[in-house]
Amino acid sequence: MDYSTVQKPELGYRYEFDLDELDAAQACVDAHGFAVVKKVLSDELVTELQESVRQVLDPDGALGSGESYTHTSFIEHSPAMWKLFDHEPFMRAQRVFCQADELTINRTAAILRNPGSSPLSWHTDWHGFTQGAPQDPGDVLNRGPWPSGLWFYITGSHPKHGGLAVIEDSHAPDWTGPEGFELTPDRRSFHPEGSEPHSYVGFDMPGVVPLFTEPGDEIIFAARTYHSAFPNRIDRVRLSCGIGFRPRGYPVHAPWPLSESAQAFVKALPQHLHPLVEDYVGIDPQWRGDKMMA
Ligand SMILES: O=C(O)CCC(=O)C(=O)O
Ligand SMILES: [Fe+2]
Repeated sequence: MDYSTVQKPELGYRYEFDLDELDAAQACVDAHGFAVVKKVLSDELVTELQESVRQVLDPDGALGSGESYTHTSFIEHSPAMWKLFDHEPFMRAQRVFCQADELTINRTAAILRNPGSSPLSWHTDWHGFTQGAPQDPGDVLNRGPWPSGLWFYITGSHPKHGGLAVIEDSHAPDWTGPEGFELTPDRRSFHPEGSEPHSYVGFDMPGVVPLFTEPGDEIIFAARTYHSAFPNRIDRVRLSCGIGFRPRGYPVHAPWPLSESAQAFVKALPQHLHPLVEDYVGIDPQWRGDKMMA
């Protein structure tokens, strides 16, 4: 399929907002599971973040054509990203989206997708369909009600450029998949009715909203919202990064020790920002639980 011809959809509601319309943006996340806030980052910060993502994820340009890389503790390595914590319009917006006056950093990421990289399969980041003892880091960090997506697509989100797509209204607890599809047994994805239960790859179902954003825009999606990314079909690397917050004090008990990198980050972060790392647990992406305890 030629993704360069995908059009921006005309929905029957607004989902793009300015920084002075945060309550309306949050109302859209509540109603439809996603929103975009325009111009959250300055051009200067966009350039710095682009440089930082490249530097941390692929400093020598060793990643091949068609390859992608996801960094799961980006904040620990990117002082450029720390600037956001002192950017009050950004922080105010995150407090609205997390519905809390006081925030803790929950998890962070940056992704680099080279030209030729593949589409992502549809999924929800939410791990709340399972309960009981955690089996992987997502079970520890992604079972709460806070937004799963607080992303910057800092080279822009476009269908031809590995941009993000969401399914409107898929954040609702009673959502059962797009028309003609059924949820996979773990409910983390969906597949055409009657087919093998493999996570679906494709953009041809009802409710798909391809997002078109500028590099300084923030994309917000709710805890459960199902999403995917288009393949990167243009000759420019796709870069994205995000900081996920959770309400401070929400009980999250990590079974892994705070890594050296997380400890160094906390130590290096200026003192006035330390409330944001109260209860920060970092991540051990390799950690797995004991199945017998589930
Ligand atoms: O690469 C993207 O655009 C989306 C990534 C994503 O959904 C994820 O890492 O869970
Ligand atoms: Fe995701």
